[in-house]
Amino acid sequence: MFNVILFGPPGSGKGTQSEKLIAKYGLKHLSTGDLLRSEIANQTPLGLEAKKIMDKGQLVPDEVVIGMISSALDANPNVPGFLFDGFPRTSSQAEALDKLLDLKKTSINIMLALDVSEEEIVNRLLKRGETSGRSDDNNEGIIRARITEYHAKTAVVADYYRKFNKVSMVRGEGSVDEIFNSLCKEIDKKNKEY
Ligand code: B4P
Repeated sequence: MFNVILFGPPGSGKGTQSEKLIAKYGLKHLSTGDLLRSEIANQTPLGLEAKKIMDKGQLVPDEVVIGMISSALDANPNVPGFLFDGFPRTSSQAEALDKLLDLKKTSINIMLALDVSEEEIVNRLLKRGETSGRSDDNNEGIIRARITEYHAKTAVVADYYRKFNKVSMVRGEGSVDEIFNSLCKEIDKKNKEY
């Protein structure tokens, strides 16, 4: 298996680039944001609780997202690899993911980390908020809270994978295709070593 983490602050292009990467490499896309939004759309108890937290720009509790990922891994035993989008977002999630993959005799091959400035992020998310209907995108205060949460809890996740020499930083500003080409170069380099 070849397993990729797509990492970066909110609005850095993870969802956008994931769609192109799964089309090219045939990986199974696992986005905790999408999984949570689907729980919200279905008005499940988990979704109703998660919505309250997401609407404040905060992270949903680790045990909830780890449980969702664990089920998704079990539901997809025969894929060539996973693309994790928006997960892990805390050190505990990273450690839990390593354990889950270890049980499956596999591991993370590469973390692609998108580098985007805060002003660009705020502009992108406000723009998406005009049409997405996402309540966490249409208020600058909530967007800034998400960025603060990222710096407080998520940025350290890159340090975790850096220890294992798995992080490739990629400039996340420019056209979607330029960024996609840079990401593919990093994956192809890693694939050759693998
Ligand atoms: P997510 O769904 O993961 O989403 P996101 O952070 O909004 O961003 P993403 O990075 O995917 O968006 P994209 O840039 O593609 O998280 C939402 C919430 O769910 C979190 O705040 C949290 O509460 C909760 N959550 C999710 N996972 C969790 C976890 N593991 N633990 C705890 N809580 C969790 O798109 C942004 C915009 O930029 C789009 O409009 C796009 O068109 C645009 N864009 C993309 N690339 C561009 C480019 N190159 N140039 C210009 N615009 C671009």
